[in-house]
Amino acid sequence: MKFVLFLFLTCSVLLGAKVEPKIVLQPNIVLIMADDVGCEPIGAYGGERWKTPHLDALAKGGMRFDYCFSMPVCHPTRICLMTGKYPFRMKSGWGTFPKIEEKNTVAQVLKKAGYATAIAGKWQLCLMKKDKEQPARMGFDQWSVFGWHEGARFHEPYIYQDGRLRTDTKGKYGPELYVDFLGEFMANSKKAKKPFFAHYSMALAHDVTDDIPKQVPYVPGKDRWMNYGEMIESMDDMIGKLVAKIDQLGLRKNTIILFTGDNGTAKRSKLRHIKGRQYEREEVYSIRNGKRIPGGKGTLLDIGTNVPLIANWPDRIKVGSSNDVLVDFSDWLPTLAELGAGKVGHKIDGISFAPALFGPSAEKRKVRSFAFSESRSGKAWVRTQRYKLYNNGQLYDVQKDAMEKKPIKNMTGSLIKEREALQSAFTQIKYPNIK
Ligand SMILES: [Ca+2]
Repeated sequence: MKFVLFLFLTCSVLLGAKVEPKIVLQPNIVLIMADDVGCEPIGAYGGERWKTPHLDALAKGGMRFDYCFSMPVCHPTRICLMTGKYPFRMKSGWGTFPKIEEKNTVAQVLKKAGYATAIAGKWQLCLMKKDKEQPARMGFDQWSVFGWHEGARFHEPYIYQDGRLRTDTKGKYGPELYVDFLGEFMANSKKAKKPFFAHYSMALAHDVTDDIPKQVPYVPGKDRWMNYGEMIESMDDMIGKLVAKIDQLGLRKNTIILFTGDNGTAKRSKLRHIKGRQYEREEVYSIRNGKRIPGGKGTLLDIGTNVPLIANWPDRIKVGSSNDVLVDFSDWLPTLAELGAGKVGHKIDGISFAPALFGPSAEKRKVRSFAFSESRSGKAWVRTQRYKLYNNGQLYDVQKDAMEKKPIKNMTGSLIKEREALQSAFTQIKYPNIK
């Protein structure tokens, strides 16, 4: 693959007008998204309870973002990532994807730009048995995804692959199959001399699905499923395996690896089946920089929405760097579009953070002044790195009060301006539910 880098950061002399700096790169893009993993379990973010050496190495060799925000649960995060639009703009029931948006996905944008596209792991945008070709309609050339609410995700997984149910998964471990599938896809794309977009939408570290008639298998040889810590360490192993494959294919230098999470760390995780719909669950907590941090999935707190974002691309992204720009999940589509020289033909909320990856001069591009997140119950916030304003008017200083115990009462001085700016952000995005 011919690899091209053009970084335009100049003004147009002929026209005398300022030209938006534009990055044209077309690297291979590997987007890894863990399930139910906030910042706190990860070593690179100060996590101390479990070992995540492969992720830590990616962060050490690249850039760590500290202010990336998802929605508080899986599904809204995923439709936002796919479309670049905030969930409230789309009429999408749980586990579904609006037909009208099928042409507007990040996979479509990259496919049109010449990319081979694939996804493996969690899909969650339809019941696979009812709509086996939905990933194709949304721009994925290939897919290997477990049937959400249909079968197991880990041991002896229930996988739909390129329109067919796999029948060879007995005795196998899903996460390895997803990585193997992407490995093969990457190797084939290399042979075809095509840049690729490989989206590893991880099954880890979300506990097993409990709403299917047949209990999903325990860990072989054990009387329980994996606990959260085992899932975190397995997540890291799988990332190591995927990176090793990229290295083995000799593709590391023209591949950007991005890692994130779809929402904060789970609060509890199923361990064992007891009876009917009853399960033994363990409480999940992390140790971050010496402090015990509970799981916050499902809440709009930082522990529910501040997710990891690690970017690694040897010789392109500064080694061992960190970045404090705001990123929210609508930014993935424009960012990957910019990296892949793709055109976005629909209206989006996102702003590309691609310039932030390549150093201070590129950072002069427009960056977001606020991030947005919403819950399914109609609660939402807009925020800066420090202040967070909810749609019910409550404002928090999350640097001092991360658990949001006390809304700020006395608005004086610069706080008044901060609040006004955030209030106008709600107006700007036309959020419909201001209380
Ligand atoms: Ca999730």
